[in-house]
Amino acid sequence: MPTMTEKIIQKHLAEGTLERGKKISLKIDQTLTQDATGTMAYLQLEAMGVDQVKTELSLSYVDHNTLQSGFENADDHKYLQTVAAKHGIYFSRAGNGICHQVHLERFAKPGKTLLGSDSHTPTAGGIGAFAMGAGGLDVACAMAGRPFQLTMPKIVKVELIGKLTQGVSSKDIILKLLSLMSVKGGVGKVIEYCGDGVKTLSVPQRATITNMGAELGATTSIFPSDEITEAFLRKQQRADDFTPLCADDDAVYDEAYTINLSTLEPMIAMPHSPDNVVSITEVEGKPIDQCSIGSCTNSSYMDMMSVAAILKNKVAHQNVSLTISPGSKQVLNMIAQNGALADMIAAGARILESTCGPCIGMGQSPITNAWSLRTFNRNFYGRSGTLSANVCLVSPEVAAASAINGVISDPRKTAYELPEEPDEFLIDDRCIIIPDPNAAESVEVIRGPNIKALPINQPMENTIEKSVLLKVEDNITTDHIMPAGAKVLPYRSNIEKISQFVFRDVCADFAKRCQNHNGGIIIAGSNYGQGSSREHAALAPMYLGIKAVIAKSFARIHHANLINFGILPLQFADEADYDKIDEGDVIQLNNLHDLKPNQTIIAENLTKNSKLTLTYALSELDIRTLAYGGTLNLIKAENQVK
Ligand code: MIC
Ligand code: SF4
Repeated sequence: MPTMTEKIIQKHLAEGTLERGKKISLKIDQTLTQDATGTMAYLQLEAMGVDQVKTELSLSYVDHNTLQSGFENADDHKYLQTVAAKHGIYFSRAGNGICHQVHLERFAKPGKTLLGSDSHTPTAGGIGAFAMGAGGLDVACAMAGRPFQLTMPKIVKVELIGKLTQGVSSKDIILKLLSLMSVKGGVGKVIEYCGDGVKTLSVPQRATITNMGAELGATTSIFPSDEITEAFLRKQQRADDFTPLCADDDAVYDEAYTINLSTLEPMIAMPHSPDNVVSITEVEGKPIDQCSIGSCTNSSYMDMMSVAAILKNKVAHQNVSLTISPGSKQVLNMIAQNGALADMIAAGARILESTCGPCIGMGQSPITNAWSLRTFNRNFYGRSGTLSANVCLVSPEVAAASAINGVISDPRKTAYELPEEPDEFLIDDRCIIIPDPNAAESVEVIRGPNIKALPINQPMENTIEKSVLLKVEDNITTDHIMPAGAKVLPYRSNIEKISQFVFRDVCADFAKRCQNHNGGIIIAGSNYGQGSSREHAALAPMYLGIKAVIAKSFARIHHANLINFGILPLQFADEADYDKIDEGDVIQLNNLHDLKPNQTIIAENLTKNSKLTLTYALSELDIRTLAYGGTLNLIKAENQVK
């Protein structure tokens, strides 16, 4: 009676049992990295002394930092290309597409485990892969052949019934689920889809849904692998990669939801959170300034074809800047060949390269106080690069119809011809460089001057006595902690430089505070560190001397990243104690060398002369890792012992 999750986990279990809430380790079949997290991951892989990767397949994509306004990003790409050739890693060149879109098209396989240094790796759940996001260091460890540790998740069943109507898309399904579950509703859970409605959705439509499962905080999301999956793989000339997968009829779930596709309406996530969702009818008519179509959520061939159909013979409203980023070279090539691209260009769309682009603030920041509709997955405050902008998340159909009208529009009121599914996809993998193991030894890894050595942390001391340097509220994202955008991203391989931007838009002098106090402690609300997998949100604070974060609760990937870099993640036993600590208070944590799983420790607030009980969700391995000051130190110590 297992679920899909249990079937895949059982097959990949390296340690532990299927008991919910307990730590397990999984064998990882495939890994992926992208350029913004990849440089660190490969520096870490090199530091581990690994020769050739131990996975079935590892890929390095270049899709985030492609705005080359200085030498830094270009140098990173060269480093990634050469380090991939050296270690047996496939390399997808800049321009070949967004990692998740390309991986879905060309590499993801049903039933396999995939670990990616990007939080939207669960996109591959659309094809039935068990795909998880992680920090770069965890991905490096997986490439080195180490199993990946996680907490055995709870399993949520989402039954889809009925069929979408014209103008309503799979984006609206996941926006609806976000409205039901919220951005923390999926933490510690896998979302499994089932029901008759599943059969009406193509693999890329399913992938839009699993992609944005990341915004629920879910460990991953997964669809069955069925005849639709098989047809998709056949059209990608990958029929051999098909294996069926579904949950048993009597599978037992921890939670269940039902969504009726036939009655679903177009939805919109209002600023500044993906779960701030309302029906489009509630905000229809509001003037807008920008529409950006693309990202790993909505840049598939059929997404582009729907957009082209809506734009055909029309022109974007004069007040709207319309940008379109097709998700991959495959998609771009196909729409170029069938004329859809010409319809977009004629409509005044600004065609961008097949990369993340505006989604990560790499250009196209909207005007001051803008209303910007984006088909992306995150509308966190400031992420677009314009702090005053109001960014909303919508489907490609809503974005295209709104771009024409200049106001938020319901695509059900726009007449357009529904495009047809392609009979086959255009296959051309020449922009993916396959490593040659025989040539690996002679490859020279090229490191530009911006690529700096990895900072090394000290072992954890038995007592931490530090000031609270910052107190933040619930749902703080890794974009708050470590902003991205065109100005900051070029320093992803230069921790000293990037650390100066930590909490830039929350507390402008945070880095200085850390320097003045010789490090300190952060106090946070619930779901701390939601969003991106960027380990820089732990690595840079570690570099600034942050020793512990005390929160009401943590997002999964960030919690793991904190441990990886030797920052102690602690939780209030009683959430009300959050109110008993203020910025500037000096906190003492004692006997840290005696931490044991499932226990508590007492924190002394020396300023207020009070005591608080704290818990921690740490396994024996996590505690050992923290004691060494992080994973790299632990691995080095283990290697010395061998
Ligand atoms: C994102 O969408 O925030 C990113 C940029 O893709 C990140 C990774 C990163 O920060 O490099 C993610 O989602 O993990
Ligand atoms: Fe790229 Fe945006 Fe997807 Fe992140 S969410 S991988 S930045 S397209």
